[in-house]
Amino acid sequence: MTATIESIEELRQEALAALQAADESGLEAWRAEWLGRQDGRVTLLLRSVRDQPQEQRAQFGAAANALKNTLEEAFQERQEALRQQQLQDLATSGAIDVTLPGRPQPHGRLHPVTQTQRDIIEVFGEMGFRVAEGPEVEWAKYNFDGVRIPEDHPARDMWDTIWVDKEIGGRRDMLLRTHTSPNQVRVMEHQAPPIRVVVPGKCYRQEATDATHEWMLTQVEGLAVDEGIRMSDLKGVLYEFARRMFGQDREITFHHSYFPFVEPGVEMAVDWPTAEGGTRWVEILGAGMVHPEVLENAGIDSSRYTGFAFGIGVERVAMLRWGIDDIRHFYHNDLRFLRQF
Ligand code: FA5
Repeated sequence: MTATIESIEELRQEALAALQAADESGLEAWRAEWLGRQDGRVTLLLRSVRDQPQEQRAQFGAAANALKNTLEEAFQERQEALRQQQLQDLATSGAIDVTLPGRPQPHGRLHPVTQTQRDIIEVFGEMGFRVAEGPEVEWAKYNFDGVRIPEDHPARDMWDTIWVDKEIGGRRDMLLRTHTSPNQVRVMEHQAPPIRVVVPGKCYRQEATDATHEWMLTQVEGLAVDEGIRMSDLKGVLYEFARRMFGQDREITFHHSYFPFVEPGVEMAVDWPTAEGGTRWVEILGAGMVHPEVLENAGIDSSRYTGFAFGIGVERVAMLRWGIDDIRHFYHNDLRFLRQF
């Protein structure tokens, strides 16, 4: 049978009527009959375009295509309508109680160390420090040399380094950064003073763990370089940080310390209540005035500019603010611990 233009309209009516009559189970059969890829009636119709007389071919083809589109759309609509109807029926028959409250979806939260890192950055952000980042796999050039710890310098032993097992030009040059201080150099290489920046990130040390030491730790490095920066600026900034982080009542102490890249160098500690009812000091950061050579290494004129730097241990800050007695809790991934924050 060869179809004619007129018969296409008849097909349309027949198909739509059958579709309206189809229920859920008849829907697939309808689609196969009309739109099936092999021998659906519309597919055959489209194939018969080439049998039409030359002068009618274009018009016939267009009409057949329009029919195909109409039927496809009608099918989608009918399918959706039946689905809605089914839901309605379930609801009215009582199989679904639409008034029941939904089941709560468990959702995650930020890790306490991440929360603390963000809070630290926010405090410094309010004091005008912007945020930068640096790589965790670092060159010895930045981790050590740039901050005045040349090869064979005993100070390298202060950091039990995890090296990347790869020699370049006969030297091992790549490591997991042991602190965030290489970013002092990275920032100064790209930015002229005035500089005020904090750089958060993970650091790694080959370290025996105990209640206050992990082999992976998070630091927030701080750096300020400008004309006329003094030690009192450093202390003022760190006092303000401690006050905002721990409140007014916490005791803070500074004592002298040695880091090759600062002069003078200090450590800051916060009081920690002991089980015996006393307190002890827990060290949370190292800091100091940036050594002139570190400024010069990074191309900054040390006769004109001075600066301070600090490196805060984020896990230690989190321990102090929440009274966590063992740093190893953070990375055991015990949900009973993590859900408390
Ligand atoms: C440093 O890493 C220096 N880069 C800090 C610094 C920066 C000094 C800028 C001067 C100027 P230190 O190794 O002390 O210093 O570590 C700094 C802080 O990181 C410590 O106060 C402590 O809070 C934390 N920290 C260090 N080692 C560990 C560890 N194994 N586990 C947990 N926290 C640690």
